[in-house]
Amino acid sequence: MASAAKKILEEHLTRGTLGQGKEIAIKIDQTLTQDATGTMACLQFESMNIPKVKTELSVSYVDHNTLQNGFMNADDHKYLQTVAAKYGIKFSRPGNGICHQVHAERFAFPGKTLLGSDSHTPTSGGVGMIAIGAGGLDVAVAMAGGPFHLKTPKILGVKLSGRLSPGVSAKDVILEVLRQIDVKGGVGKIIEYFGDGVKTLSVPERATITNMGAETGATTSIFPSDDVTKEFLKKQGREKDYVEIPAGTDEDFDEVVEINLSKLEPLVAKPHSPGKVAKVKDLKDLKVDQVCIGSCTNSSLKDLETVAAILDGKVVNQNVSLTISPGSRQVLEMLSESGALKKLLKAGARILECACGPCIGMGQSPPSKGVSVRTFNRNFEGRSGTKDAEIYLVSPETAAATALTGKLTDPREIDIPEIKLPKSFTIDDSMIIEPAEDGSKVEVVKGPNIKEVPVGKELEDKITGIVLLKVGDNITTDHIMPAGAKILPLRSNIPEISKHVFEQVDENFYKRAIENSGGFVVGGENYGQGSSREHAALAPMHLGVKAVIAKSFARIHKANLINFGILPLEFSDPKDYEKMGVGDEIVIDGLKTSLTSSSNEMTIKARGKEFKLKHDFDSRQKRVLLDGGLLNHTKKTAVKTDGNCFMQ
Ligand code: MIC
Ligand code: SF4
Repeated sequence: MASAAKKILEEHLTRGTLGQGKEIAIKIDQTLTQDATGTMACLQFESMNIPKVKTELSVSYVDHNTLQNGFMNADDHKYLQTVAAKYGIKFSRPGNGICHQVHAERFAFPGKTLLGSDSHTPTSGGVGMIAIGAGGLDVAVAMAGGPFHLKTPKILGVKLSGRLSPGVSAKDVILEVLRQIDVKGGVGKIIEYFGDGVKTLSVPERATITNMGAETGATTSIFPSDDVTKEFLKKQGREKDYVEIPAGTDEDFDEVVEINLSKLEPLVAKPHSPGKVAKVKDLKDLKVDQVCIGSCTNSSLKDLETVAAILDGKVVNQNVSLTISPGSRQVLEMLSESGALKKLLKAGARILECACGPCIGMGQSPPSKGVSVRTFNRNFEGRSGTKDAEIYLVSPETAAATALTGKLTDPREIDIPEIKLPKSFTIDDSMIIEPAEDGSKVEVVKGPNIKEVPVGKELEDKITGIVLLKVGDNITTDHIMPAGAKILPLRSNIPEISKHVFEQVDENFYKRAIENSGGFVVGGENYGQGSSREHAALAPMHLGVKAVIAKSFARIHKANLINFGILPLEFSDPKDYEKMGVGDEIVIDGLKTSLTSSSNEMTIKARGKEFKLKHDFDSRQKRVLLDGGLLNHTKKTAVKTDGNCFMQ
């Protein structure tokens, strides 16, 4: 027997053989894009001149940039809708919900592969599929029929036993995983859940766990597909999509960690990292200004029905602003049918659109130095839109209890009523627009906010420049390319968005990069953790950043840097990190020879001294870098016979 993950990977291999660390390519059955990354991905797809997507299913969601303060987001939505109609992509309209929630409800398919231009794509792993987050360009290539390349990950088995106690929920399970392995512990691994405890968790609970597995840096997370999955698909009117994918057993995994669900307690991730996990009861007097419930992690029907039951007949503490963003229109509709919506309204909750909303700083920024308790998955500094706010991540039960008391509260201190979920879900796909029968007749509409896709230049043999910035460990893509209501609307305008690169870390970065015609960035461990936003590579490329030299990199960001022709290089001796500083002149010579050789080391000069750097580029990545990025490389290598044959 094999683990569920290995079985699916094996069935989708188009190149290579599974072997830890070996480069493989897999066929992608489904793709998803969202509006903040999708506009660029679709522009890139268009530039490949392929008449129609080659996947079994591609869906374009609008859920991030829903605050239409000016024409920009609306322009992007219109563009996305017309591109979807033209190229065979289903279009989930704004208001229909958060991509991951809707995808899990309506499209996730056990045993298939999904590539999404959003780091929380693994949410659909809760339905037993391999669902991976990637940069938009990788997703565009998959839409065009190209495979997805990755190094064979290790499989980390998480063995669940027991059953959750009242007041403890799926969010506490993933917070426990984060407590054990932290924000780097999943890098190069797929996390697969197995053991007796699995069957006690519903699909939305599993999806909460696979969703936030992204915060460990894992390639993806997956649950087996079993009777619970079948029941979920049946409720979604999709029983025919059910395929059994059995769980692996102890010996199928490279490593195993164990969690006894019965022993878990409510947990919280403290500012400013999802890995800083503590017990809720140990922080119980923390005064709270805001509680936000929702996001792709915790906005299922069960989550919000539970919140409504806790709030029923009570009113939110007068010092707390409570927001609720349902994950999908299906969830909102069912909350309204069951009467839960009324309970939430009567309790004083501020009901927001079915979208990402506050999770990505699209409104509802907390007050200065405010404490905000959220059911989300990320609490990076500044991500909420308020630089000095403190964000704590908790379960819906803890969030609801906290909203009532005004202090971080262990939900076991209050009465948690039992909730009953309906036997079937309300199904209404009328906000998902089917593509046109004949795409050639559809005109793609591009408003003035949509600018050309920047393309990299072929790699030069010698690159020189100064260190523009030196940062520490765990720098997130939110540090590199901030999001939020002001900057997100610029996602399809690279020259404009580039002005904001690293602005939270050093407000002079842009000026320095322009004055020096680019240069280098020096980073610590896990550089680029967090999102899949390729803008964190695209915008630095636009500013002339040539290489990032770090102790280690997060998976998606490293792939994005390569895709845009920026060299991600690692210190051979991590102590050398201390010896490089801002302003140091760097010279990397003989790059072409180095990247065409089999060596994975190179010597560079900084401040006139020699330093050894290493990398683990395989031959494909070396060619991508030499060609100046994946777009150039794809155009060069796509065999134009039927427009979809990519070099493997
Ligand atoms: C996030 O949660 O950080 C985002 C916003 O969903 C990103 C995608 C983006 O930056 O557009 C992600 O997780 O990949
Ligand atoms: Fe949206 Fe937040 Fe989920 Fe990202 S993490 S997809 S911003 S809800």
